[in-house]
Amino acid sequence: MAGEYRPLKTDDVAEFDQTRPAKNSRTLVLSIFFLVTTAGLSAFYALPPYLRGVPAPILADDYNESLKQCASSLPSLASPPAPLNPWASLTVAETVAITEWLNVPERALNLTPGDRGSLALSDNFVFHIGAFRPAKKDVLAYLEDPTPQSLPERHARVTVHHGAAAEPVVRDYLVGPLPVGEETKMRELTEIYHHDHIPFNARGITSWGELLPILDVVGMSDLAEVTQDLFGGVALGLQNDTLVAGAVGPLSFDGSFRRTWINWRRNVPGMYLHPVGFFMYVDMSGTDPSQWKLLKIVYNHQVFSSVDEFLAVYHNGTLRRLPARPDNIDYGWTTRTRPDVPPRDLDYLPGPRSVSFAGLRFRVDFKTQYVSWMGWGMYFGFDRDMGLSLWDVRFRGERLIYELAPQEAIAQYAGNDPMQSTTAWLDRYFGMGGNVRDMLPGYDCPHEAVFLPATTHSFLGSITRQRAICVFEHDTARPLTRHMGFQHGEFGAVKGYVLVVRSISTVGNYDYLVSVSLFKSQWIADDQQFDYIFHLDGTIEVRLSASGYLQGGFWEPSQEGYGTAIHDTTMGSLHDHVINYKVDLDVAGSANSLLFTSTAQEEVEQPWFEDDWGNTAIQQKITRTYIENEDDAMLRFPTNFQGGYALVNREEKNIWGVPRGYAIHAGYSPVHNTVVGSKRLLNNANWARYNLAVSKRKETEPTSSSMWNQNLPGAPMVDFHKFFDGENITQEDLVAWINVGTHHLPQAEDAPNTRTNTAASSFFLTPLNYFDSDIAMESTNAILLSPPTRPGEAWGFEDYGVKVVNCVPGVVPEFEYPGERVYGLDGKPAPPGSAEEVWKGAEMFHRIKTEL
Ligand SMILES: *[C@@H]1O[C@H](CO)[C@@H](O)[C@H](O)[C@H]1NC(C)=O
Ligand SMILES: *[C@@H]1O[C@H](CO)[C@@H](O)[C@H](O)[C@H]1NC(C)=O
Ligand SMILES: *[C@@H]1O[C@H](CO)[C@@H](O)[C@H](O)[C@H]1NC(C)=O
Ligand SMILES: *[C@@H]1O[C@H](CO)[C@@H](O)[C@H](O)[C@H]1NC(C)=O
Ligand SMILES: [Cu+2]
Repeated sequence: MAGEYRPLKTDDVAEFDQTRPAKNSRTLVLSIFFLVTTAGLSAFYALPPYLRGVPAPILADDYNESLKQCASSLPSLASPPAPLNPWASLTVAETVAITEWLNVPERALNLTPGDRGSLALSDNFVFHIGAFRPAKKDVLAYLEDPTPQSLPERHARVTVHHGAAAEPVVRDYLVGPLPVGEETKMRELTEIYHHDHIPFNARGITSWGELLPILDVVGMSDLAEVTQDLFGGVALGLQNDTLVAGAVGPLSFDGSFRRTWINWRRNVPGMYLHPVGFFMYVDMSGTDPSQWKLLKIVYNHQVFSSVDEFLAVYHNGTLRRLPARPDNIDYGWTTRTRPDVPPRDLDYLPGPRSVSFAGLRFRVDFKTQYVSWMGWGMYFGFDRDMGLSLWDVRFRGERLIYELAPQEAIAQYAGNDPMQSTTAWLDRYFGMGGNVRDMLPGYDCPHEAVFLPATTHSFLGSITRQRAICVFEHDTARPLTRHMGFQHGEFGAVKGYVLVVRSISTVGNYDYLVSVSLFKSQWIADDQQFDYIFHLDGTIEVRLSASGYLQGGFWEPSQEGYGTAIHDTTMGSLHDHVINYKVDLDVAGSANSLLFTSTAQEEVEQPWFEDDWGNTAIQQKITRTYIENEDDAMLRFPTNFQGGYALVNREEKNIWGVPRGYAIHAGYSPVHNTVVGSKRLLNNANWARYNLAVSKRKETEPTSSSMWNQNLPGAPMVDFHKFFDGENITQEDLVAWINVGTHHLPQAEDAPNTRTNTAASSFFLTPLNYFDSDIAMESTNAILLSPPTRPGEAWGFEDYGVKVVNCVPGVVPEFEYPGERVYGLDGKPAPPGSAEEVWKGAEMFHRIKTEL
């Protein structure tokens, strides 16, 4: 039965259909009523006429052959404010040209192509090439007067691993102007960082050459007999290995070393939930894998300094073993396969589907990646580090946000084992953009969503994902405003339509996603769904939801307090997620101030108080203050959400004389990080201590984190606290750094995957006296009712000519999931062999295959 489709038939609903006025079903209902009870029938006719008129369900046999085909489901063309997107990603051709330019002898970079299988850590090679965003003032000048002459110069940020240097180091360069030509130069990019050099030990993960030596270091072949006995598995570096390793970060404190705890898991689907409780601490500092070594082995709270010591204890019978557990074979529970149970009632029917019968109401310019809808307009940007970003967001012709972009996502764990208690992930390191996956039409976004592509470039080549971003209009199925009243003009409703812009990134276990089989790092197999939801009243909701696998721990009773058993030997480990966004608001211009509003209780006396109630009254009162010093602008939402924060332009007032502003309104689960001061997250994610912070905008502070912050908690390349240096933030161009997050106390229902309904967090940007009244009243998808002139008559109504459209929607294409488009460093489509390399590259840290 599962999967079989058959539309609902009249017979299925006949007994239920009491109010249906039409043909055959009515006869059936009536005859049943006469037979069974006349009381029911009279109750039916006692209902007021408007209740009797409840619309009938639409049934398959009501299908009206003469209905016309609906309008096209393709979007209309948008008119962006400027014909070029100043924040566009580099094209494959541009990255190829830059690669060639970098390779010429004059550059003296001595580069080895990154796609060579033989690439060694002691080689110099290009880790990443991406667009470097132009200065805001240059872009604003261009948007003001978009001519080819006013177009800001285009630059690339190029990250080179100088493994061959006497002192190996990573350097970031600025290369431009583009396209590559006579004028093109390169210089080191340092002004956006708080240190001059990026330590080599903090570098991004690159080649297999880097990960495979670890297998030798940890001596798993010598341990094969023992691991088979203790865990029912082995890791020999073969395709059919039954154990697989994952590593945790940070890998360093300040760049002086590169070390990780490796934890072993069963190599089965959902491996993140199959840790075996076996841990190894490994040193992989420097560029010479022959110097790497195993430092420690931990098993069942016993610590060993070498494989030999572990073997000795094992063989002389003094090893304290973990109790044997029953779930060493079954792994069905960690797959997404539907359990073999009967379907729920009517579940054989496909559920409701969102269809814009009259045609899509948003416009898209594919060339510039610009979208407009109901007064909103915005450009899209996309980068390796954090994926989708929104630029020059305007509402009703006025710029509201210059840049809206995720910055970093942390996940800090707790536990009593060396894996969970040492984990503090920063996803920018893995590349939220590089890890964006094609979305599933009909599952991740409605069928009628418009998908937009994104291209990212790594040391192996470029990947284009055709469905990296989706845009769709969505019926929230609730009115934005409504009221029922009996006076003329009181009764009506405005439909709650929203435009949703979405991208999903899978890093490791959460969809944020990554995977190979010596390492499958436990990065939570986190799927992070980034939503930007635009409303008719000028509100934007920024929402993040997570799904995917937990970074599961090995469950034994002493883990109580650090999580919850979710299977015989698996636990969900306690952790916090905090995700930071940059919101460069320009509220009625770029000169803005930070307004703090709070409410508190007061007791007042008034001359007119009467004796009945005493001579004082207790009530609440608003206090409004401007926060003038940046140092006072690292903020938490007030207790009980009594008040909040807003950016306002003190010099621009609405007609009531109130400064126009936009409030930063807490949405779902507005948390900040619980743990402060842990060495593994000492100074590299200081933004996570707050709900939000507001700083003066600077070109030298483009992002609140860097990809190397992951491995530099003690000496981060970007130290957020350094943004706050006592400046006066009155009527300045301000940036709000706003967090969302979840305190994740895992539970049985996190298996197999965390659910996006509760693992979600958001904030709202909402007009605060920005307008003179609610401008959503402009909507013509609205209704206004007028009371009947005579009792018993129907209400009159005005629907502004926007009628429901009855038509047959276009055919939904068959589901298909095409692969990514992969290009080699030469810009040519990569043959399958190397395409797989790129794919593996994407998943590398999380599941390192031990094929040799
Ligand atoms: C079928 O649809 C056509 C066109 O909308 C309409 O004129 C006609 O009345 C409908 N027929 C029935 C039986 O509902
Ligand atoms: C794994 O493969 C090797 C060589 O291909 C073979 O000798 C071994 O028996 C296999 N192991 C298992 C558990 O199938
Ligand atoms: C077992 O081996 C360990 C490691 O060599 C040693 O410290 C311990 O004394 C041995 N115990 C016995 C009972 O032989
Ligand atoms: C900050 O600047 C504003 C406007 O220039 C000024 O009125 C205010 O006094 C300054 N605040 C401080 C603390 O200096
Ligand atoms: Cu989580």
